[in-house]
Amino acid sequence: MQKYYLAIDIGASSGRHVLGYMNNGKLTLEEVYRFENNLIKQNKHLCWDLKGLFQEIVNGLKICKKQNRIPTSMGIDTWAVDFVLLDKDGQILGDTVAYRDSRTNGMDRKVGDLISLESLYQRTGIQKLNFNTIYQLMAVKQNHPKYLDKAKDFLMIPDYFHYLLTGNKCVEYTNATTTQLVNLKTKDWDYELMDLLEFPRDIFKAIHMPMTVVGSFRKDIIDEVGFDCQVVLPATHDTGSAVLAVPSKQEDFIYLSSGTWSLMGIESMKPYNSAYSMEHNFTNEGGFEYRYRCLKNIMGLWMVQCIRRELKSKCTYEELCQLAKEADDFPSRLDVNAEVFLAPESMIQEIKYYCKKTNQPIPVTIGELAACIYHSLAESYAVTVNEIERLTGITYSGIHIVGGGSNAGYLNELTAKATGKEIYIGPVEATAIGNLLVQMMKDNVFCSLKDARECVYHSFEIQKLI
Ligand code: LFR
Repeated sequence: MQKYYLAIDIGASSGRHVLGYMNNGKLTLEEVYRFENNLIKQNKHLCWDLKGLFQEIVNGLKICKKQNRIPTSMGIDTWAVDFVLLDKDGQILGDTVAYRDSRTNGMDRKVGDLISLESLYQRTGIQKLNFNTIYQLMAVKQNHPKYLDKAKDFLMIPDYFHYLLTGNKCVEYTNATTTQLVNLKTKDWDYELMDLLEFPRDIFKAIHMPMTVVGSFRKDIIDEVGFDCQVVLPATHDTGSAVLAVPSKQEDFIYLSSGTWSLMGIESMKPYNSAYSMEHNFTNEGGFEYRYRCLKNIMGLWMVQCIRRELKSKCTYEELCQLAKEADDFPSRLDVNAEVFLAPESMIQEIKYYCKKTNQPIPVTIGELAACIYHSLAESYAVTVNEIERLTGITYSGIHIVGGGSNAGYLNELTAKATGKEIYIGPVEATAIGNLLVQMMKDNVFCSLKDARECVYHSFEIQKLI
């Protein structure tokens, strides 16, 4: 009988249920369900609709049942840094505020009063992003101290969904490291740091590694979806999963996980937390079997997604690429990592304003806007490649571009030109694949990550651009 594994991969703009199974030695994927995800305004804050998302998780499970393809195991991954605080009855305290919300403004100073930036980086190896969990928790402490007083558990978003499915609270390692509260050396919660910040240490429970069994479905979930299933922890941070699926045959490679964010970096068994890496804001996120993802967050396709939404444009991302290509010689460039692009009221106005302020031609058409973004992204990738090579002292021959954004052909071409590297494109569904690989390693389908990556290499078409 065919054995199926189910990855539920939820990104900032959509989620999907992807079944994976082996077919003639190849990993085969089938998307059984897809749903939207959007930021919503709640009590003046940008929030996630966790209730709605959980309903979608259940809806997709019901479809598996309907198709009579019951997975052997399943696991959920999402974006990082966001969390819930649960009270003694397992109920969420407060709104589920999203990381793009402005509640973290000024929180870096509050944290900075208690611990220096250098010291925080030394302890955690995590880059400074104003939306890191540490700053979000500081905002809760400032504005809603009662939530922290009442909290019994801290869970990241995928942990919370796993809890709703199984009744078991289980914090997963790769995502926990993005809180900036995990110690780089001990690879465990940094309780000293929590004391320093006056965060209640007892709400941060034991951290578990990918491949840990969380449990089986609760009775009410079994009744609703029509089957029971074992929940196995994948790398619950989507980027952690995506990087697992990079089909590299070489030890040393640069990856670009391309989606709402562009995450560019390397995988390493040792962290890089020198003064140079701090200055260039490289992070060391925790990975499978305690690997590190030394990478940088670059604003990514978020900017294009916003423009498309703002114009209520029906054009596909391929069409957008085409329009951008037609405006290829539009000369303006943006600092894609400028804070102003994180969550502007209007991305279009913000870009126009930026060009005006920097005395550059102002883009008017959608093609010009997209060209301006794509060129700026490609240039930012090139700078990052140079920084990585300086950081590690290694010259890399190629870059693996994985994830939904690897479909943006024009951006790939610009990236090849700007970096001068060989570009390997795909797989597009890297995040779901990485999620599945961990579950399949747990079930001994693959005996190691090397083995699993080899299978990705043979199972999916990888395009090469030189
Ligand atoms: C990508 C991602 C990035 C993280 C950002 C915010 O989806 O997970 O890795 O920095 O979202 O959580």
